[in-house]
Amino acid sequence: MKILLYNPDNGVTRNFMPHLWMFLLQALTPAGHEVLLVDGNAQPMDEAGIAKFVRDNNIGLVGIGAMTRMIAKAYRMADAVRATGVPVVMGGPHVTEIADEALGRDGGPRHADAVALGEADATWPRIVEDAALGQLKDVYAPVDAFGQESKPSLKEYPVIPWQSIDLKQFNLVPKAATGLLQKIGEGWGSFRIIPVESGRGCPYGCEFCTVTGFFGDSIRFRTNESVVNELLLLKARARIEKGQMAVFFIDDNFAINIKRTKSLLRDIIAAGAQCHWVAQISANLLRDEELVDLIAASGGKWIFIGMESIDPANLKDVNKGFNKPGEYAAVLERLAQRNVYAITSFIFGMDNDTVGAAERTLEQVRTWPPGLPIFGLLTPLPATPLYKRLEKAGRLTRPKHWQEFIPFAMAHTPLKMTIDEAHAEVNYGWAQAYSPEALAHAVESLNDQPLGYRVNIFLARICFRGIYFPMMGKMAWLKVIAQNRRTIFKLVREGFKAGAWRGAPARVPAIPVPQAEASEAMAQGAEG
Ligand code: B12
Ligand code: SF4
Repeated sequence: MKILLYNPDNGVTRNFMPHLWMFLLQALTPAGHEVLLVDGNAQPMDEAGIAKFVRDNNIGLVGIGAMTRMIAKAYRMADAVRATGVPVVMGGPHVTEIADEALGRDGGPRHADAVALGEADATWPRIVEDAALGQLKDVYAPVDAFGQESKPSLKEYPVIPWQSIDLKQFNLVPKAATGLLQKIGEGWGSFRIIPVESGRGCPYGCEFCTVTGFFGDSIRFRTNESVVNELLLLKARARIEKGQMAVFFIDDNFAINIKRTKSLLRDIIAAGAQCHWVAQISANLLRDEELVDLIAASGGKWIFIGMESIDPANLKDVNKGFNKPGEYAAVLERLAQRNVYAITSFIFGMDNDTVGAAERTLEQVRTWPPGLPIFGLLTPLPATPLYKRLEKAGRLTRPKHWQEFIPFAMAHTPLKMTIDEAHAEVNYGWAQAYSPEALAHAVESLNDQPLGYRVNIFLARICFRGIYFPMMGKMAWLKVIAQNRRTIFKLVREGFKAGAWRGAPARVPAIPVPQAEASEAMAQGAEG
């Protein structure tokens, strides 16, 4: 049987990184079946397009995965596939939380023939075999022999065959430039950001986050050996292709067990598996100097930190009181001393926020080492404690906000400001933090560093700007370049000076994220 695994785009920004679940399920598919992958971010497709693809390729089963944000598109695509007579199985966090919606048991239309609840590592092979026999069940839940919910241990993690997977659609280097760029240095013919997980789960239970409920509060890790081997495989592929790659450790909280993270990073260094990487780590775990040394030595370049708010009352409200705003500056300094920078994520629209929250936040951000601040709105995702609290209090203004998804729009009323005021705060945050003046300031603050660092921070800021101000066409890019021409000229002029690049850090720009949506994940705050 031929199987299509499809991940929808979010209709606003483009994703910079493929989704791990597709490669994982592909690797877990029983022998005798062929799996094709289509990521809507890399290969945009509409309903007619997916129906044609399914017919042309004689697909027998379509698997669709989606977060809440993309679920409306996922349902439309599922409907189009089902109209061709091919069954659809859906998985991922949204349908896990509201399976009845996908199955049409809530009074709405049915979109999926089957739903895979939770982590599908163990259920996927069963789903495939049932589909091949034409015997798909409605719901597949990961349970043990006694009917109890079970989570995969990750000790027996499948080998994802990165050396042979067709990754053409995920190359961030434009096709036209590939030939030329292959010849530069060790080669730039391809550049990909690859998702790798070293563990699952986070016990912290922040109120707005899906992770603790979905993955459980028991944390599970892969063996160091299996992670190291995966990095070596990825590095080998990049070398053969005369290209580059960076890794996004998608663990919800990469240093949740500091001892284990240190041992993994030491093993990465010992095996020569260092590569440029980014990971999500909560601020409280970055107090450890030795951990930060190892992060830098193993190739860590950017750390995503869900700071959420500079107001301890807000943090307490959302069960994230372990974040201590008083130590944010020290944490960022500790990273910056090792030339590791932070993606700092803030949420507005929290219950103690008042008008001016964005400027108060930025006043602090401006005193920190340069990084990539991102701003989002508190969003009640289904089945989170936040959703339940707001629902109980009758505060949800759009209880099914995912069915008419609007980017950067609240679905409930905050206590001390209006919805419009909260939207204005987010707008202010992005406009100020990514203005040409702010970009110039970020670059200047690294004047004592080699040019490479300044170029990196500039490029990363330009790309992150695209999360809020999409730069999807040539004109939009030209406009941004024109607005920032002074900083660009300055960097170019310096580039021609002898020795300017000495000590330059990176063959790979720190974390180059074209049209990043990076932190909407981030904009929601959560490390995960
Ligand atoms: C990496 C990541 C991203 C990446 C993008 C995804 C990518 N390219 O990998 C970035 C950084 C861009 C991102 C962005 C966002 N993210 Co995000 N992200 C993650 C993160 C940290 C890891 C995802 C992952 O690979 N997990 C590991 C894999 C193995 O797990 P999985 O994807 O769940 O897949 C398993 C099962 O779900 C199931 N499964 C999944 N799909 C399918 C499909 C089929 C057919 C089947 C059978 C099974 C199945 O099987 C898999 C194996 O067990 C998760 C948290 C987490 N730990 O999952 C958040 C998470 C998925 N993100 C989340 C959110 C909210 C966002 C944003 C909407 C944030 C925002 N506020 O704007 C944005 C929007 C993205 C967009 N495209 O519009 C939430 C989603 C909650 C929800 N109810 O939807 C999560 C759970 C984090 C959280 N704090 O709650 N994110
Ligand atoms: S927001 Fe981050 S720290 Fe909090 S539960 Fe989610 S993953 Fe864990």
